[in-house]
Amino acid sequence: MEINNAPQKKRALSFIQSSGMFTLGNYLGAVKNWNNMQEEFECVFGIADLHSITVRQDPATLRKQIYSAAAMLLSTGLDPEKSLIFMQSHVAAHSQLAWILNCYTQFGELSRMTQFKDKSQKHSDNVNAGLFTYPVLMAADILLYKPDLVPVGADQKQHLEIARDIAKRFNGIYGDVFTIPEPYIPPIGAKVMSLQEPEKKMSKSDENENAKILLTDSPDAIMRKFKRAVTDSEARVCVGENKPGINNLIEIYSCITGKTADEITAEFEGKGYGDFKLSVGEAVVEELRPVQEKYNMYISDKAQLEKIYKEGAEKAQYVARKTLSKVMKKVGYVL
Ligand code: ATP
Ligand code: LTN
Repeated sequence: MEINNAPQKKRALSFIQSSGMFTLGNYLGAVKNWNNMQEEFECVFGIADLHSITVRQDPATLRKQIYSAAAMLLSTGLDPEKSLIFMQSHVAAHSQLAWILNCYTQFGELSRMTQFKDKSQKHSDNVNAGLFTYPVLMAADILLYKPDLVPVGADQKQHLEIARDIAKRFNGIYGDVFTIPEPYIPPIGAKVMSLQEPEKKMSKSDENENAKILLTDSPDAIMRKFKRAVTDSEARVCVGENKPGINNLIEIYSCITGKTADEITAEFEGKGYGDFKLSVGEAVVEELRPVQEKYNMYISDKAQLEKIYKEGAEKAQYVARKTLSKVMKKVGYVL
């Protein structure tokens, strides 16, 4: 595949779930880096809408979230001229390859996945087979496009590892079909924690609205949430062992301004947490302002959005079908 006729570049691939409006964590930890990667790599970015129904979704809400995920990816800078951008459910090969790979994945190895254990506890009334085989679909997402690199956060490392294991197992039986992808840690990035329980990561599915900054939050809402952010009683802006709330705010501020933790401590010497929270809030508001302007434009022009994701799907189908056909031939299907 030559997505943009640049076969000399390494290929990178990542997906994001459409399980809710993106948070500041998704932005600083993932999507902002994807934007920066577009020059250096040939990139494939997907909206993992098939994965989203492993937990129950309301159809109207899900539809809205998928649109909004597409609009947000474009607003944060992903460029359909440079990268392949599409929705997973538009490319049937993902489900088809996932079925085949299911038959090359062991029950035991899926049972060890910590996300499965966590989510089946959290949704104990709906421990469905999709939740169990989720990593196999993710392996299909990856292996269809033969990426060299997959940027994922720490929580997805185990899933990437199983994708590599499945690929190696398949290649071991049938020869070199799949590229074995490497994890990619972007040079700049942040792990953003919950503003209310800073030991936990900020998560878009968190039910506590004050715990997360949504990329569509108004400036007032952003400032209010930062003012309410949980901190400690020490009142000195510096990184410390028992200061998860302040560490988190320093990380956010550092990621946006490019300042180091020491520079931030110097900047706020003699000032209280209140001043620091205001500055972090203002930096986030300014960072998100252009993103929100573009988002409002895309989300109110569904025709343009549809044109972009349909073109993306066509290109993705072409690439994915080629890999799927090769797999099917190897397994012994009649094409
Ligand atoms: P959910 O609440 O549905 O589990 P999530 O907000 O945890 O979603 P994902 O869709 O699982 O996010 O992740 C998308 C990308 O964003 C991944 O690359 C993940 O590592 C990254 N990411 C998610 N949350 C954070 C965070 N708090 N800090 C940094 N990166 C994050
Ligand atoms: N499981 C991932 C989303 C995801 C993904 C992928 C990431 C689905 N398919 C392929 C990288 C490559 C998550 O929840 N963040």
